[in-house]
Amino acid sequence: MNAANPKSSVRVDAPEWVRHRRLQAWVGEIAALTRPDRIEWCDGSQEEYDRLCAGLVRAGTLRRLNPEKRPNSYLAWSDPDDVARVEDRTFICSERQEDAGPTNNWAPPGQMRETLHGLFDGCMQGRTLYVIPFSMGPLGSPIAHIGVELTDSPYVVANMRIMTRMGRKVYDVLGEDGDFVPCVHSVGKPLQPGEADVPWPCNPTKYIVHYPEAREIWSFGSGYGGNALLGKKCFALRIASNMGRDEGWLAEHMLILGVTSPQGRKMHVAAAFPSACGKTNFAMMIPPASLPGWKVTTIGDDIAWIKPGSDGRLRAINPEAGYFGVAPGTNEKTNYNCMASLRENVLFTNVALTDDGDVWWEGMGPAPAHCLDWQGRDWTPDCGRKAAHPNARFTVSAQQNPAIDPDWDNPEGVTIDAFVVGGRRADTVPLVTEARNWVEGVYMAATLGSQTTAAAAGAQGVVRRDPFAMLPFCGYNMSDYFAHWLRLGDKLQTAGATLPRFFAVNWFQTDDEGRFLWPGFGENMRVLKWMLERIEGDAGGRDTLLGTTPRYEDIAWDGLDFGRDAFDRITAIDAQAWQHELASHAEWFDKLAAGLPAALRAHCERLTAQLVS
Ligand code: TSX
Ligand code: MN
Repeated sequence: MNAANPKSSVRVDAPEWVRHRRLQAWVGEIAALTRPDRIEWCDGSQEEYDRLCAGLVRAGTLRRLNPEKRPNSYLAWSDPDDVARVEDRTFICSERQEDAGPTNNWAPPGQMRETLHGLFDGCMQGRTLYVIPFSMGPLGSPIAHIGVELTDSPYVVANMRIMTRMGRKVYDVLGEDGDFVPCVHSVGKPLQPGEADVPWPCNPTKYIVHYPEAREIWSFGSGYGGNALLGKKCFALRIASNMGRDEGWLAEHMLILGVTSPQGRKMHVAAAFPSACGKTNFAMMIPPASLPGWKVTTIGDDIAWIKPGSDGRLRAINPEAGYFGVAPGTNEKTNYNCMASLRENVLFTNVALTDDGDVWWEGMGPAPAHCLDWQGRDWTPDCGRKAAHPNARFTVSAQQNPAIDPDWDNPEGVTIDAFVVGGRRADTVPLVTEARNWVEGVYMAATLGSQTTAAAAGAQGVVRRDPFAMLPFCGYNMSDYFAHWLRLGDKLQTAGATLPRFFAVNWFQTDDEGRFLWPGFGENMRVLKWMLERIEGDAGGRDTLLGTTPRYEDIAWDGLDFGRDAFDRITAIDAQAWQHELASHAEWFDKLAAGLPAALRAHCERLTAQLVS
């Protein structure tokens, strides 16, 4: 018994289909440190998933939803203090502080390893250590990479099976000595002999730690989302951005969608939007019936890994296999395809439970007369509280999306024709602007900003810079990251390759009464259509300070009552507003300070000079 002798080690006993000695040795090391009661080598089978979910139901972590309303689906309610990513507890522990840069928390790696060693010592006592082999990207794809997460949370295992390609087949790719990113995760709540567990074990002390040079991830104290599903933000963005810088590719916080014209021409768009801009909605958008024959298909809704192909064109994969999306605000009007994806086989976290055993959240539809809120308390529409946590989530396989792209699982990826960046701006930023060149595009992305809404904490209406929507996710110095983008563009251009175009969009301008000026949602298809026609070389536009903007006659208005005056308003550039905006860009660049590429500063100065002349 481990409990009787805390220093005795659990047997590693890998199954015969695990032939990777270094992996086995590492599991042994982590088990010796964390001292779990047992080790389970996950195979990724349906039987394993069902068994884990049944165990989670017995433990009170999951509730099975009414199989008639929501077949094969479960609801988890987390600890009220474990409901979101913890950015102030997230660290990039590079050898040198300047390599983490001014936008990341940093601690010396040696010191952090000591701290974590103390926290992980015996932290899995009374629990099972699960070994989760996973591929980020189609198995065996030249753009994909493998990770192995060790966790004491069966809830994490269930989520990882949906969010990644997980299980035995990964060991076949890994072979006897393939490379993998080691990811260690614990909820940080060891159980003493006889101690009863709680439905959502976690620890008030939390650490989400990345060692970029060693390509290692250690996460302690949280069981929620990006803190615990280490393939997502930790690996696919923070560690992969380091791999991409060193190896000449891009790991981006971007959705990927396909647009097909009625003539069957197809382009692929990778788009970066900060949080609360409707990224998943855009990735699954349904074009209006008044533009017959146009089609939007989803490759990914959150992350893109992009590598130059042999022809020098950029090819992208979605490293994930599922959607871990925000539930509140999702309904049949804002995202029909998402609601269709959620009909069965879903893990819900922190939404409300209706009296008939289904789920509900704010913005889903009419409120039930009564339900249990995300903390299990009685809820009625007049009680003054939210039924679902604002960061409540669904976890669902991408294969359930009716608009999934036929190439979403293609190991070769899809060719990217356009990058789109967009924030939530009530004014100043026009509906759509095409950059005239790569540097201008990188500038648009580097200065991307979004205004805080009621959902976010802090003052309302303040513009927060979120370059490439990567502020919390870039695993190294932000200035070096901009330099990497510029360098890659240079290299491909010099080789004579066709580079993707860059577009900046803003769906969120409001009038003086705060009403949205642009209808958004499916009507954004009109903007995508213009982009595709620009790329094909048969759409016009006018040159502005910021780039190329469509004229009224360059957009298809069939079936939409949107007049010339309104269009002029949302595509206008207000000189005074832009004077402030460019000054704010300069301030932002001052904050990034050392290492900022001169080309970006120069572009800011060029725009400022043009504005006053
Ligand atoms: O997701 C959004 N998109 C992109 C969709 C493809 N949202 C939701 C953002 C919150 C996550 C939007 N909200 C969009 C948008 O384009 N635009 C808006 C603003 C808006 C809100 C409501 C209406 C129009 C615009 N109209 C009515 O409510 C009737
Ligand atoms: Mn995201």
